[in-house]
Amino acid sequence: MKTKLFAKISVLAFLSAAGSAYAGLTPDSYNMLNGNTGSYNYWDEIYSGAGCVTCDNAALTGGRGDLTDGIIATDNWNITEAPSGNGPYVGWTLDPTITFHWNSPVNISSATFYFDDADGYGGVSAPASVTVDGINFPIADPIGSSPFSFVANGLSFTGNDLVVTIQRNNSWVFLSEVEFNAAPIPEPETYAMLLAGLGLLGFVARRRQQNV
Ligand SMILES: [Ca+2]
Ligand SMILES: [Ca+2]
Ligand SMILES: [Ca+2]
Repeated sequence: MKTKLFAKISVLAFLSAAGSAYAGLTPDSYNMLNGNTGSYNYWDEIYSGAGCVTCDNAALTGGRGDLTDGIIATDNWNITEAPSGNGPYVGWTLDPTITFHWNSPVNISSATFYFDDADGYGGVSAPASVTVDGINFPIADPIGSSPFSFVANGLSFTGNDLVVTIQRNNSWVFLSEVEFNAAPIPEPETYAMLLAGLGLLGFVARRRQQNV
């Protein structure tokens, strides 16, 4: 009976240690210049931090908005932005630099960007490239004009602030969401729990051998 109890405890300790190693993919905040006005307003109008959310190219700091709200645009800019004038995209007539911030350090292996394509309609095209943590990723213009996702793979970023710059291919670039594959650096107590779990497994194994 005791052996079974120890086995259960050790498995629970092991699972809880492993479970805490992956969490928190969404940044705690991002800093950037607000989008621009064209036919409609391509601002980050729901941004929660400091800065003017209804001003072209205003410095936005310490908050989150359109880029991390989980809403991914499924139509071209002219369709999805038209009804309200304030839609899911942020659109720029400059090459935006966005600094994503996490309160605790993270390990990031990939980032996914959701862009509009539009094949040049209204001066909106897929961007030429995106630079993530100093690595430049060229982006091929997808066949057709539908919004698309681009995955920047092979990142080995560790830290709190990840810098992204998007290089335009046309007058405008439109972005509706950015996602990260990220794992926080395990904290000391995570290692302690892992070691405790392994120790209990070893203890149980020895007890079983003795019982046999
Ligand atoms: Ca979004
Ligand atoms: Ca918007
Ligand atoms: Ca295209």
